[in-house]
Amino acid sequence: MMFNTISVIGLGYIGLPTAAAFASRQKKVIGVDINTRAVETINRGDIHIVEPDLDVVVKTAVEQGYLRATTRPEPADAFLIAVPTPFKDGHQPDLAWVKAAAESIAPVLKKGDLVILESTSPVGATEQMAEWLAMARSDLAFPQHAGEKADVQIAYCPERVLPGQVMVELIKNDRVIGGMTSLCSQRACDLYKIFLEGECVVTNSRTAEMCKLTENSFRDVNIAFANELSLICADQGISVWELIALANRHPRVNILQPGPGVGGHCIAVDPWFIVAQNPVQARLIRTAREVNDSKPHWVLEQVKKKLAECLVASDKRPSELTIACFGLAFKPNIDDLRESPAMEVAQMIADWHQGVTQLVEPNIHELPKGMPERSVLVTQEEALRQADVLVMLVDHQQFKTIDVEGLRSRWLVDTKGLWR
Ligand code: SAJ
Repeated sequence: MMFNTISVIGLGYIGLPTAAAFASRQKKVIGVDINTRAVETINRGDIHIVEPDLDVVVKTAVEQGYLRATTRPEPADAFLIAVPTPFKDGHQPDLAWVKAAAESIAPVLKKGDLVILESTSPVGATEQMAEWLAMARSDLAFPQHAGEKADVQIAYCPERVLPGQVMVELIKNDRVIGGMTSLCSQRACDLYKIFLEGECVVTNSRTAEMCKLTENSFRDVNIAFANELSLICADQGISVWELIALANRHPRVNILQPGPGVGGHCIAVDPWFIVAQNPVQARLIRTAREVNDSKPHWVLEQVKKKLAECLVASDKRPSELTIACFGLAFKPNIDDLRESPAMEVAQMIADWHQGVTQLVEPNIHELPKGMPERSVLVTQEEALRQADVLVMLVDHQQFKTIDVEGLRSRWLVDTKGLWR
């Protein structure tokens, strides 16, 4: 059966690019979001998130009439759910948004429809969603009861795109397709092939759910290894950057880079879903989270030590010294400050330091609300001229041009290895 109309529930960092990708292939797409401002923005042909090239695709899709946003689900042939799955107290996954999304589409579902869950989810979430749908629509047969004879097909197909490269990776990356039955998988493959250049790799829904969590946990564990090495190397008087570069010359070693911690909405969250479901077995995964979450505090201690050295050498009072933090975003070359370890370090420094804390973030124009009074947003040049202690937190492109020779007489804390 053809997909004439496709509905995407949740128009955030994943949902909107996905909706735009279908619309750019001349499919009629109905985007649904509870955020009325986002809906109005999209219907004007604008976007409410920052992602390279997304603006042009959305504008064209809206102007040509292929993409429309609304706050209430309407009938469609396929529904993709891309809503947030945060964790609640005790790092337990919170499926409230998925439940609300499933219940909102249930009234408009019809025989032959396909429902796909894309949100990062704990194992079993797709089966749980299918149950919520079945409870709301006893007149329709669902795969958990009717198998291949179901009226509605259901699959879990995780998104795997890298923020900053979404419009490319959405099309090029292979896609894991976890249907509740073979027919569900087949239908999901047919849907993604509308825009996908990568391969559709078929499995069941539980394996697909675990696959997404595994990918992000793998990265978290690898970064935790690098972050742990950075602590050991600091103690041993070894450059961790040189060490990792040397070790990575081995054909089977590929260590990632240490930093101020791990941020973003995925890698710092998803491993907890595994820990929540398998607390006894997931010892390494939990420890990796703890190692990465503790890194900002270790960086603060390094800054305190450098300030103490600077005080002894300069004969000034703490309130007369300026600390500059280079970078606030959660990773290089983006403007996203949410869940950012750099932001956490900067905030802790500004809360603790009696003098001025300068913040350099070339990708923003004003500081987020709630920053302590003694913190100011300054340019890279101002900070390089005025600050006594310089703290490198994010390896933005702009910072790579800073002349290291000119910093020889300053007090440096370099979490990214740019000032070696
Ligand atoms: N980081 C390091 N050292 C590194 C690499 C990253 O400290 O060597 C830090 C970054 O600075 C950042 C955090 O890790 O704070 C996460 O950044 P990232 O670039 O590793 O990942 P995200 O969160 O932008 O996107 C990840 C990707 N997952 C993997 O690469 C396995 C992406 O493909 C997923 O689609 C995305 O999570 C998601 O939505 O789950």
